[in-house]
Amino acid sequence: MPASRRSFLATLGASALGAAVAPRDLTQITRAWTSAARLQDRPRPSPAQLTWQRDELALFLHFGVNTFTDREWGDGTESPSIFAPDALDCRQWTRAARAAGAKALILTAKHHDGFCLWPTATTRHSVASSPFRGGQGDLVREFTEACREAGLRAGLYLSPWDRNHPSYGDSPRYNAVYRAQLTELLTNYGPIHEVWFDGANGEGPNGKRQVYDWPGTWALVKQLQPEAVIFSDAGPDVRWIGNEIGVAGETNWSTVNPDTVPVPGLSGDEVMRSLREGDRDGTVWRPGETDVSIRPGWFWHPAEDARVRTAENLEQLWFTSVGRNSKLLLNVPPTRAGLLHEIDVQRLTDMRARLDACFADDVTRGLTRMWRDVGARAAQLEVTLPRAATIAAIDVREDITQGQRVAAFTLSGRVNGAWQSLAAGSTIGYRRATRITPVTVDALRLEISDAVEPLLQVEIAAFRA
Ligand code: FUL
Repeated sequence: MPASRRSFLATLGASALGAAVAPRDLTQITRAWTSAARLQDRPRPSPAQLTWQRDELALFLHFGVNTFTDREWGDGTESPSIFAPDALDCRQWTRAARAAGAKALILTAKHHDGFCLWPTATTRHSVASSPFRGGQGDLVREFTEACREAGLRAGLYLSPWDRNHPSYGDSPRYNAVYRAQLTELLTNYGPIHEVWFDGANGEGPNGKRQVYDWPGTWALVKQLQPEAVIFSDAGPDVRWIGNEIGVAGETNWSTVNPDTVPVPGLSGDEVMRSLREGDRDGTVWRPGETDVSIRPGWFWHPAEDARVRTAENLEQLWFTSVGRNSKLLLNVPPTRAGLLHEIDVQRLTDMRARLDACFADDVTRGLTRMWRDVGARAAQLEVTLPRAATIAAIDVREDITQGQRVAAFTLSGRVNGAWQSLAAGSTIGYRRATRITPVTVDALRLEISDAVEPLLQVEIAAFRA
C-alpha cells in the first residue's frame, strides 16, 4: 500500500472508523476513500520500470541443450556432453544488439530441461559437466560481462519448470533448490536488470505436482537486486502481454488490477484480456512486455535459417509493441557455434535502419503546440506547420512519470484546408506510434475525448515520408 493511501486510511480511522459506525456510513466512507485515492494514488512507474520502458527493445537469447538436439523443450535426459559451442562469443551477441538498437539482453540461464548455463552448486546438470571451455566455463559470467562492457543491461530467465532436477514435484525441496539457483544468479554476476519468469508447471520426475512459491521468489529478487524488474504473467513489475506473436493490445494500459492475474500460468478470457490491455482503473503499475521470436521457434533450428523474419516484418512488430505502449523483447537464438546467425544479424541491422529512416525527420520539431482543455477530461492540441509536408508516421507520447491518463484520441491533419482524420485510438501511454498512408498536411490536431483525470499535456511528432 502506498504511503499516501496508508496515511489517508489512518486519517479516516481517526475520524470515523475508530467509532462505532453504521454499515451505511461505512459504505459512504469507502466510496469517498476510493475516489480520493483514485486522484491521489493513480499508479506511477518506479525508476526501474521507467528505465525498462525507455529501453524499448531488448534481445532474448534462448540457448542450451535444445540448441544441440534441435528441440524446443528438452525432457531433462540430455547429456551435458552435447553442449559444445565451439566459437561462443557473447561480444558478437552484444554487437548485434547494439546494431539493432536494443538496450538490454535476456539469457535463458536455465530452460525447462534443467540444464544450467552457469556452474551451479545445486546440480551437476550444468556447463561444469560439459565440454564447453573444458568444463571450466561459465556462460552467465561471459554474458553479463559482455553486456556490461557494451553498456547494455543484462537480464536472466530461470525456468521454474525443471525436468531434470530430482526434487522437482517435492515442493518444499525444489523450492529451496530454485531459491539457491536464483541466489547464485543474483549475487555472483553484478547488476541484473530484469528477472524473467514463466509459469510453466509440468509434472515432476517423481510424478508429483510442484507448487511454486511466487511471493517468496519475488521477495528474494527484491532483496538481492532491488533495482531489477521482475517479469511474469503476474508481474509484479512487468507483465506478459498475453501472446507470443508480437502484438500488444490496441488498448494498452500500464495499470492493472492485480487480483485478475495473481500468479503466473493462469488462463481464461479475463486473464488474457487483462494481460493484453491492462486495466484503466488498475491499482498497480505493471506495463506489458511483448516477447516474440525472430524465427518460428525460440531455439535455433537449422531448418529455420530460411524462415527468419524480414526487416520489414520486424519493423511491423516494433509498431505493434513499442508503438502500442509496450516493450519489445525480440528473441534471437544463438546457433551451435554459440553465435547469432548472420542472417538474423543482418535482419536486425536492417530493421534498425528502417526505424531510423522512419523517424528521421520530425516536421513538427521546434514548432509551438497550442494546448487547450475543452472539458474536465478532454483537450485539444494543435500544431501549424510553416509549409505543407507529406508525413507517413505519427508518434504521440504521455509523460508517464505522471502515470497514464489518455483513454480516447483522434489525430487529424489539415489537407487542402479541410481536417481529415489520420489515426484514432484509445490509450497512448509511453508511446503511441503509427504508420499512416502518406498524406500532405499543413497542420495537425490531436483531440483527446476521454481521460483519467486530470489530463496533462501530451507530446506529438509527425515524420516526413
Ligand atoms: C515459454 C516457454 O515454454 C518457451 O519455451 C519459451 O521459453 C517462452 C519464451 O516461454 O514459457
